[in-house]
Amino acid sequence: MGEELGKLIAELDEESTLRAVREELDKGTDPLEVLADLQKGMALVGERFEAGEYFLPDLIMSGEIFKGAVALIEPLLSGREAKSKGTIVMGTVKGDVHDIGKNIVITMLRCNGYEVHDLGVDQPPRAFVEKARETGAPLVGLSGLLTIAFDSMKETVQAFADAGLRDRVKIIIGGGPVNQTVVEYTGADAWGRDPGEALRLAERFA
Ligand code: B12
Repeated sequence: MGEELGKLIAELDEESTLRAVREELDKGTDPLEVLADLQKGMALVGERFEAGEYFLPDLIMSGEIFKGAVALIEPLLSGREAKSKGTIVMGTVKGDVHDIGKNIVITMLRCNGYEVHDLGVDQPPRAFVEKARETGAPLVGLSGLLTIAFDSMKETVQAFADAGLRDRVKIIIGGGPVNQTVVEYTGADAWGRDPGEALRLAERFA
């Protein structure tokens, strides 16, 4: 199924993608598995964009289809748990407006009992510092998909050090190209590949 669903979204076929998602969920396929398959399709969209086969409107279209699919999946993620396990501040860093992945991570964390303060997109370092100070959150999550976002992440980590908060706040990062090398470059504490890893990091740090 995975390959099929990925192909449908990569072809920007909204109707068939949403129908296939519904069918999978009705069959009882794990919603996180469905999400992972859709994400593979988005990676294909990215490759086609890079190859000059797709253009900006196609990226926008893929994002809209993905959001439609997430709307079908989300109700199945919620209701898993409710009581607050910890507080987390999350946002997409300065210069970057990609938020689909961040929003999925936030849904997953909230559904698993975390209180998440979502700052939104294109957020400067001080926004993260101010919110962490105001809420007392022990964990901050930075999302970014552009390579230029790595510098914003680094600046954000530095801003916590400048504010004297680095000792009590753990910082995790994520988003398409993020890996361990980016953790070392930015000075963050850890990175996560998907909502499941984000949850494990929250359990460790929040
Ligand atoms: C959809 C999309 C868009 C949409 C975004 C809509 C939205 N509301 O988010 C729009 C059209 C706005 C867009 C714009 C642009 N985009 Co764009 N976009 C994409 C695309 C196709 C999919 C991204 C996506 O949603 N993926 C699906 C989600 C679910 O995956 P994810 O974000 O990685 O999130 C998962 C994990 O990473 C993790 N995660 C995410 N955040 C966090 C945070 C933490 C703390 C943790 C633990 C985990 C975690 O969990 C998530 C769920 O599994 C990618 C291609 C790709 N390969 O990703 C290009 C891509 C990211 N875009 C790209 C580019 C170039 C652009 C533009 C510059 C294009 C332009 N010329 O204007 C602009 C930049 C605008 C800006 N300033 O940010 C490039 C980036 C290249 C680079 N190296 O920097 C990519 C890689 C495409 C490509 N191959 O060229 N884009």
